[in-house]
Amino acid sequence: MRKPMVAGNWKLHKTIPEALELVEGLKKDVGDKQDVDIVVAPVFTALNAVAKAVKGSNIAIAAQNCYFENSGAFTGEVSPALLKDAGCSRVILGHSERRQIFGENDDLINRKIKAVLAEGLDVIFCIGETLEERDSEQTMEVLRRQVVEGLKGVAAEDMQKVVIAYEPVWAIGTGKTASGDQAQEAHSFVRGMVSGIFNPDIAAQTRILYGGSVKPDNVDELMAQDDIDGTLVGGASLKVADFARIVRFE
Ligand code: G2H
Repeated sequence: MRKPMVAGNWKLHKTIPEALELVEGLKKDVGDKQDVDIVVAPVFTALNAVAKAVKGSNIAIAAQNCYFENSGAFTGEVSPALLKDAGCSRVILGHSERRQIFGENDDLINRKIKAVLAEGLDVIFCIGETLEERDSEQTMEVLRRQVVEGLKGVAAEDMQKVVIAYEPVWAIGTGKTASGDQAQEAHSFVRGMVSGIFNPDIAAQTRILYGGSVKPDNVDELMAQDDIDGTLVGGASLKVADFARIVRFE
């Protein structure tokens, strides 16, 4: 019922020629796969070149962040309108690296989500607890706060443009992955939250991705869980063979 999505978050990697080489490899390998939504998120400088390269394939382009204003005196920022202009159809927001390294809070992320939706773009909205929060049994409380605050004021009809990504911070880039059971527990909780905020139909339609050290050798266990609808992949999205295997999960 929910079409799986596999999104590659390239983070701060790849020059324009390197990005084009990677996406050309992906096009050859999985570019005509129709049963999974495939997304790649290059750095800003490579967005337009990669967007042109994927035209006619099933690969969509996401940005890794943006500001909530569309224009003005905001030195160094990029807006939803300009991302659309560059060929993006989605924006990743609330990634834990944005929250932790760049100090983004729930309110800022909420403004960005609403601005991106207002521009007609889709959102990949990231949430997740730190190791300290998990160890002190605050995981569900943190997820509750992030979901409630992040989606505040989002219209029910816009939820079809929102994909949630659960990324436990302790599993990001560390090689530690949440077990299938741990991830399922969090995903099921988040789906319940969406049901409570909106309604059960919207919760049943909302895709919830898992992210955090997803690799070819753990993707199948994760994708076997009822409430895991896809993956958000960092390190393993930088190699054609690894990302293609994750797209072809079993
Ligand atoms: C989590 C993930 C992609 P990685 O940040 O968003 O990265 O797969 O390297 O843990």
